[in-house]
Amino acid sequence: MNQTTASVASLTVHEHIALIRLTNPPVNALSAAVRQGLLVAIQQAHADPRVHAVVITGSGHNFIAGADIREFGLPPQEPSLPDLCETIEASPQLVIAAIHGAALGGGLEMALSAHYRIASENAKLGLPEVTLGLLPGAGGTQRTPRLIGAEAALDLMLSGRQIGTKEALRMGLIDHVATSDDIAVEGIAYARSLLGDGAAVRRTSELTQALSDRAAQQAAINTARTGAQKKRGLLSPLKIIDCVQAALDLPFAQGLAIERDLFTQCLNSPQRTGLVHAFFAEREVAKAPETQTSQPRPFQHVGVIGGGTMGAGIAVSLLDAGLVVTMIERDDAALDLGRSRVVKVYDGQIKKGRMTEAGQSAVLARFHGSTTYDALVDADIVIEAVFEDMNVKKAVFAELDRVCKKGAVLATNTSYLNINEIARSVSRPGDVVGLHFFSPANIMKLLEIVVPEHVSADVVATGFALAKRLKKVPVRAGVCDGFIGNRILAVYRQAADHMVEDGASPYEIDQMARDFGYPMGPYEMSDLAGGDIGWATRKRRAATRDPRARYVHIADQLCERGWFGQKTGRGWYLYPEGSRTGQRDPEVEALVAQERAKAGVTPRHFTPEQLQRRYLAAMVNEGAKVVAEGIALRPLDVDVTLVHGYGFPRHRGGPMKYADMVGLPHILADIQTFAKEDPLFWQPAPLLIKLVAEGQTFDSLNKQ
Ligand code: 3H9
Repeated sequence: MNQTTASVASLTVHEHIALIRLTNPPVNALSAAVRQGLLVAIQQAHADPRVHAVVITGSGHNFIAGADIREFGLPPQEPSLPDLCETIEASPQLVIAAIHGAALGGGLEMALSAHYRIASENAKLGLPEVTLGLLPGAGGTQRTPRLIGAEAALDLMLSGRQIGTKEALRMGLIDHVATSDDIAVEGIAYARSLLGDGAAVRRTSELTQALSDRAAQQAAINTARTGAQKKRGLLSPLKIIDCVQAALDLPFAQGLAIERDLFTQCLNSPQRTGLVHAFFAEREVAKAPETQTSQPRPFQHVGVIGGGTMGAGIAVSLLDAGLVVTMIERDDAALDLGRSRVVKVYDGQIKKGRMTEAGQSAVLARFHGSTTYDALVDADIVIEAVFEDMNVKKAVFAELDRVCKKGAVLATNTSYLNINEIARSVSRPGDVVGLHFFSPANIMKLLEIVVPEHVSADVVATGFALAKRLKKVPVRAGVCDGFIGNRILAVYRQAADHMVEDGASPYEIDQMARDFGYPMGPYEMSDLAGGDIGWATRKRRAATRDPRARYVHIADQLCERGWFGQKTGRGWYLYPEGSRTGQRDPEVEALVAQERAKAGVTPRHFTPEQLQRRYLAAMVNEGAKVVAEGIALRPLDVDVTLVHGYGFPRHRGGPMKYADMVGLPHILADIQTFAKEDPLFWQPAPLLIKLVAEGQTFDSLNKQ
């Protein structure tokens, strides 16, 4: 065996077969150094007369996770990935990609430019560029349809989903499945068998079969276009479809040129900036200080107090993660109801064909219910999800203090209440933490991990470990009224209410939010969640509200009429006969007009842009206060919270990233203008003033 080793791309020759192994931990991203190393290795293999076939593989846990996302926006360096893929495909020697772990984005594109592909059973293949605001830009939009047809290619590129080996084989994305875990050995053996069979070089760019039924391909493209147009202004899905159209209509080289042009457009778009920010921010939030200094406590059995919507959702989330769950309710009737809420979720999955009845039974075998706290004596973590009332919570915690074993983590799912006070009420405040789930808890990704003053670091680390197990996005939050998310929501919702009283209709505000990229506006959201929830909070806060602060009574007026939203058939909107889509309600409009008159307001017109600027400025300003007070560790923690818990459009990165992109001086200037009308509400955050004075961005604080 001959060996020449470069640090990122090693080349070894095994009797006529060259093995190139890429090493760029943690995921073998195709950085400039890797591309250069790979090019050199390929050229060496080409120049070596003994070599008849080349196997490319990755070291560590993955083949290649794609282009190096950290290089986007930096000056390009040679060789480019598309050129490298062309070199691989043009090779006169057989090239085989031997895939294990992730082959994503540019990694899969490189594999598609090889002539044959073998994958181990654990492989994950996909073209997730769309999740970063991009399109596969190394020939992927041209080679994938030529290999597997337009419909399957569009599905992969528009969903960004990862597929397993079996599905990849069925689709024709790979040719062979490895039977052992040693992918290099498997790749070499496969290359040898191909050579033995006299297999020819097979260039994906030259394949025609998969696109031969033009009408079917065109139909798939048309369907995809109709779907993508509904996607709230996202750029890259439409560009992906344009590329596939080019793959169908044009020779490969022309298609590649179009792909290059459209890739560059996506790369330079603010959507790409926002989505790449979100990608790194989502990973950064999981590295809270306590996770670096402490080991999580082990957990397998989790107690859930309360079987309401929230408790049941939390139970499902825990069950889905393979944990043992004990739900506590006050009596048998309430427990039956809690259990039926859990069962209903799985019944729904059976109906959709996502679960079998046997599967459901297996999951429910891990679910227990009890009307006595003593059933929690073995629980490793207990999550309380009872009524939002300090005395009720304290009573629950007194019981937990009594029965739970030493070292059990005692968590509260409170959305607003002072967790320091709850912790002080038990004999073991170091074990008390906030785990704030979002409804529906088995679906929503955000988990605020609220850190009270006396909590042990390993309890916080356990919260993060639990989030990981539940596949949630954890954000560390300090204790204050509403923590990160609800505190900011309260402020931008007030800004919206002010605008309604000043002349905007709630329907215009919802429309503005949807146009910005939210799935729904604040009033639709309130109708979905139930207006009574916010009402209870406002009543609780009434005693401590600054008497000088502007207060809009419209929402309270709706609640006093029992108009809580979808569950009561009307709220801000009308929901005739259980409909989930609201209609504007002339009675609400009349009530709004009445309240304006009572407040002595002469209604004025707001353009959608004016509505948006006030809405976002309120959000950003409060976000800056939350960061300055240490409630959020960094601006990126605010971004992740609002994206994953409040529907802020991910392609805008989050409110703080959005503010950076708009320019902080503009945001501050807006706030100062609005402050002329209401200086109490629009007090600019000192942090915002400071950053503007220093010519800095919020992002500068993410990097400290
Ligand atoms: C592309 O390919 C464009 C081309 O079409 C065209 C070019 C012309 N680059 O997620 P993890 C880091 S676009 C740089 O925690 P896991 C990540 O930040 C790319 N860094 O691990 C983290 O760093 P840190 C298309 C990357 O095991 C560490 O690796 N590809 C990249 O849970 C571990 O990541 C994608 O979109 C990257 N490409 O999941 C795939 N990928 O430790 C993106 C990861 O400092 N990646 N990092 O926090 C993933 O989906 C997951 O990382 C993966 C592993 C499934 C691979």
